[in-house]
Amino acid sequence: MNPQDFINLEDRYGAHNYHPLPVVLERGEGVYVWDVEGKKYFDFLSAYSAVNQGHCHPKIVKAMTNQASQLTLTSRAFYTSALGEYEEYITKYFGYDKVLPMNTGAEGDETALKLCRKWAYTKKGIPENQAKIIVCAENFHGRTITIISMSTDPDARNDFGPYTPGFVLIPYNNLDALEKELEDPNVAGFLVEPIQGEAGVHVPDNGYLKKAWELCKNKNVLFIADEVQTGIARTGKLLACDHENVRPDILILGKALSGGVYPVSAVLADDEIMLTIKPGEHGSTFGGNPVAAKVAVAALEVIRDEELAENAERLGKIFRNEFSSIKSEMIETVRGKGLLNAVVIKPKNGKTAWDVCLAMKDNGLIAKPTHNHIIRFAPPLVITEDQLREAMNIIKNTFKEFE
Ligand code: IF1
Repeated sequence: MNPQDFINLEDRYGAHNYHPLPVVLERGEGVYVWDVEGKKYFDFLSAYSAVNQGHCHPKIVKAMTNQASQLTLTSRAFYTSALGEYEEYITKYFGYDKVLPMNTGAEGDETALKLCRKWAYTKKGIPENQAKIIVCAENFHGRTITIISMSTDPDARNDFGPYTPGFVLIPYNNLDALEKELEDPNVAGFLVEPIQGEAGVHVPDNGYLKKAWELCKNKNVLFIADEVQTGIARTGKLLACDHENVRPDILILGKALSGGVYPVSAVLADDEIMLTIKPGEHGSTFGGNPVAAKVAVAALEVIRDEELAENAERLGKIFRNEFSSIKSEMIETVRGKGLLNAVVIKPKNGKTAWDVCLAMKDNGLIAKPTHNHIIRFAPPLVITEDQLREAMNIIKNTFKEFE
């Protein structure tokens, strides 16, 4: 079969809920992926920061295959030998009393929202069904109906109503707006991405997270950090919150928590919050399964052993520096932290970010636009300086084609 045959199969038999770049991938290793014709590409999307450790990292794959041939799933109706060890490992790794294991990022966000509300009624004393959670415009926290009820993106929310109530929207990176909404005694939590990924890698002002955390603390409101995309070393620190020494009351992790080999997410909090949910009040068939447990431990070990946060910090600076030296009328600005970066594209002669991505693909590097005119560049954090410079040459040469 040729690439178009594979594309036709997806078109004929799959839902049309995506518009993928026209490339058909079948193998991945480290920073590289190969298509069905054997062509090699730099992967500069990393499955939206899920393969921070590189594609098919041998240590993580081994952890998965070993466990998969021993015991894959029991449900939480029973204890397993893998879960407690994982829970101890991850809670000590991030410095929290407890973890609630789930599978996808959206489930992690939903779990955090439920914990926040449960804490609001049973601990803070907010009247029943009156709890409010402050969220930011242009947020992205997943695709469930409650989560899109918080969204300001018409594509994410139109025609999916009626919407879940209880959310208050404020502009991102705006402390005055947050301070004003925190005057409401029924506010239970503030859910925020330390950097807004989907919105186009919006990095807030220095000090925003710290000040927001302080404002919440003063009003006994939970600071909830969605680090599904920014966490696990992506921005040059273990967590994006670490850049400002902010410790979220509830921390949401996903994606690279498994190195991209298995759906694993996690919500971490201390006992006062976590123990508000009692047996039978929340759960998931696959949450905390033995394979996920072993995979997550291996994935976190790789982050630490291979010093991937430090690598992301160092190479991210080189990336932004090199990018700002590219002379192209199509490049409006480059922004980001660590190896989570984005370039804002100015259309030229009718050519857009999509055309740039198609041309980069032809030149051996895959990335994808978000919101039409922004290209996110997020390679696996295992990338070496030589590989980064080789990828930069592909990007530079591609922009030359549009001059
Ligand atoms: C898709 C976007 C990124 C996330 C944050 C929770 C979730 C995500 C900060 C939910 C997921 C993914 C979803 C994926 C593409 C990707 C994405 F473009 F959709 F918005 F990264 F920016 N919090 N983001 O970024 O995690 O349930 O997906 O495991 O929908 O195609 P999930």
